[in-house]
Amino acid sequence: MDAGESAVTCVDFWANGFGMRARIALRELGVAFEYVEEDLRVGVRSDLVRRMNPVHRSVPILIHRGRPVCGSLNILEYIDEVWSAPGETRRLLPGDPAGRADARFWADFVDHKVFPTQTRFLKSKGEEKDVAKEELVEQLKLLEEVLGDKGYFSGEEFGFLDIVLIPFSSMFRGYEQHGGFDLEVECPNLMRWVKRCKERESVGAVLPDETKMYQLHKEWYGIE
Ligand SMILES: N[C@@H](CCC(=O)N[C@@H](CS)C(=O)NCC(=O)O)C(=O)O
Repeated sequence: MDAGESAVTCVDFWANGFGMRARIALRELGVAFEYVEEDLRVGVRSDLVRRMNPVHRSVPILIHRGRPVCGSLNILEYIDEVWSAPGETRRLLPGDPAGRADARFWADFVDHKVFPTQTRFLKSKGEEKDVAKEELVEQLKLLEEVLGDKGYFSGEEFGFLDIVLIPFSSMFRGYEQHGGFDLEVECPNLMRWVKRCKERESVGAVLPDETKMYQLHKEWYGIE
């Protein structure tokens, strides 16, 4: 690993939605970085991860000038603070405090509501799965309401909350296959937003193939 003064490294696993956030943000702001793959299918974490994130031993980890930054939302804030040019309007977080508070609120909703519901939906069977499916669709509809008729979550500029949520879209085809529903019907506007985001170089380069994503989750969660 290049640990030079200005070196930037992102340690991650290709299918890790949390880590996709960091990689999209770095590309959005044009930050060159070295990518180090941590294969999460292997049960033991590498020396690098254990050294750089001894508390959680999770990825993504952003290493900048030899120092680790851990936790994907924390990493996004760090990237925004370090690489958004001073006085630039191009920031990941909205420019006003209320906008920033909103973006952080909904990011927390994604991590503490949507993510656990997705896990429950994919892992469970029978009635529990049906309940989780309903909750997941409701949560996506709520996010669709937050998006409204805007191009992106904070307006016409792709930013923080878009980056937080868009990795989940790589499982949307998987949700449909797993739950037997059509997200174009349930959340048409959100699906248009997905398409818009995927047209961006940063997102297109980072989001993995949806079939591979679902296949991996099927193996992970023992889905037949
Ligand atoms: N809140 C953390 C969550 C990161 C996380 O849970 N990463 C998982 C993969 S989804 C991980 O690295 N787990 C370590 C392991 O599986 O050993 C973040 O936002 O970065």
